[in-house]
Amino acid sequence: MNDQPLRLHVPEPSGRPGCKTDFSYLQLLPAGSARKPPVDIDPRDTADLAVGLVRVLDDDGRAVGPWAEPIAVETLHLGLRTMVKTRVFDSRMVTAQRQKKMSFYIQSLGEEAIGSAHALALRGDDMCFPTYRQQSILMARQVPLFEMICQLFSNERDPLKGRQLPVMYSNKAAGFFSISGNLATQFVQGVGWAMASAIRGDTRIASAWIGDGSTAEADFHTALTFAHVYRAPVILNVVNNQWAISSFQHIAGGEATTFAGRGVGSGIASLRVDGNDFLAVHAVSRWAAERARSNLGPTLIEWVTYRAGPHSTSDDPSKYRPADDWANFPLGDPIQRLKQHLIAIGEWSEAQHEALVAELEQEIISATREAERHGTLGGSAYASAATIFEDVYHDVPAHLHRQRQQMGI
Ligand SMILES: Cc1ncc(C[n+]2csc(CCOP(=O)(O)OP(=O)(O)O)c2C)c(N)n1
Ligand SMILES: [Mg+2]
Repeated sequence: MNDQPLRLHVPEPSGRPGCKTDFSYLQLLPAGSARKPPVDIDPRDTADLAVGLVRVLDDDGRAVGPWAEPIAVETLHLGLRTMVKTRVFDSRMVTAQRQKKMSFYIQSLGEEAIGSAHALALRGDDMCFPTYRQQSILMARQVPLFEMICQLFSNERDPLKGRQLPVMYSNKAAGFFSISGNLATQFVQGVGWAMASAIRGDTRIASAWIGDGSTAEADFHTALTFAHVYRAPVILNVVNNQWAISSFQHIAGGEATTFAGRGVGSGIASLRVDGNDFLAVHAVSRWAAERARSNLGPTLIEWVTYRAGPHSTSDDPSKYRPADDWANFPLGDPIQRLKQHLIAIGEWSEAQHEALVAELEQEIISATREAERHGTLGGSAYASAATIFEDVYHDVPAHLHRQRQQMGI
């Protein structure tokens, strides 16, 4: 026998700086080609949808196929506004970070449709367990920009009193669970919350979020098992933006199967969806929410998108991928695609779009100015040190009282 030396396979990205990405690995399918099953489908029968791709908007901006459902024009306008607001906010906050007004920032450039359309498809009191790239949920839920910017500036009006990194928002009123830097925890927490909601006989469902890279964490698989076994009322969102900092999605296991494929293997109805298609995100989110609300169990959705910007303000992606990669990403820009659709159906114009961007720029500039009045990073206006003793215990224990007295505050 001719024994060959054994070797491992180490996946490589299909593009590198100076070498254009070959995006054929995405195995895209035409808009309108994916079927729309009834919400009570047996999870095993979603295997084709987990490797396929639900798309509604075609290249000409028309809504086609079974997932193209009637949607109010007001929802489309609100969706566009939410996406543009998120993008303008991100861009302004990156500049503010460069001006040293905050230590760190994470933008969601190119991924704005996912959180925007998803949040608009849920009820306002459904509970979200987001990562650091779903600020569009806060925008959709109309959280005041002033509050968000004070958190970023860690100033005296920071609602989190300087205890969280910038961007790691927490907003109970908006159903937005505290963002944790410990990735994948959102999945177990979201499933646990959904189980508690069912145990209490509540009607609110949960929506949990994870990135492609973070699915390699054990928490992802634990969450899938609990969600499946107890048919928890939860939507399990995997944002596949192709990258986990400098690691290509194949390294997390996206090469020979899809991330949605993991769900089918766990007994969960699963779909792979064009995440840059506002209409597809909205329709699939509604479908998954109806399943959860009807006690039909969890749905796992892989949103295919592209992280158009750096991972964070501490990253330079031109070191590991072509600098113009996003321009060649075949699913395009979610804002341009919804805008093109609205223009095609006679409900929008270039002039209206320009006016919208200008209006939102002004809103964000005013909120930034107002927040700056209460301090920015490095200034002297921040939460008092005494606040470290607050918000944990209802009745402060004696030893903390003593420590506080020792500090003289
Ligand atoms: C448990 C854990 N491991 C590692 C990190 C460091 N880390 C921060 S972001 C990141 C990449 C995550 O990529 P992905 O899950 O694809 O999400 P994306 O940033 O693309 O939205 C890593 C490895 C972390 N924060 N937590
Ligand atoms: Mg990623």
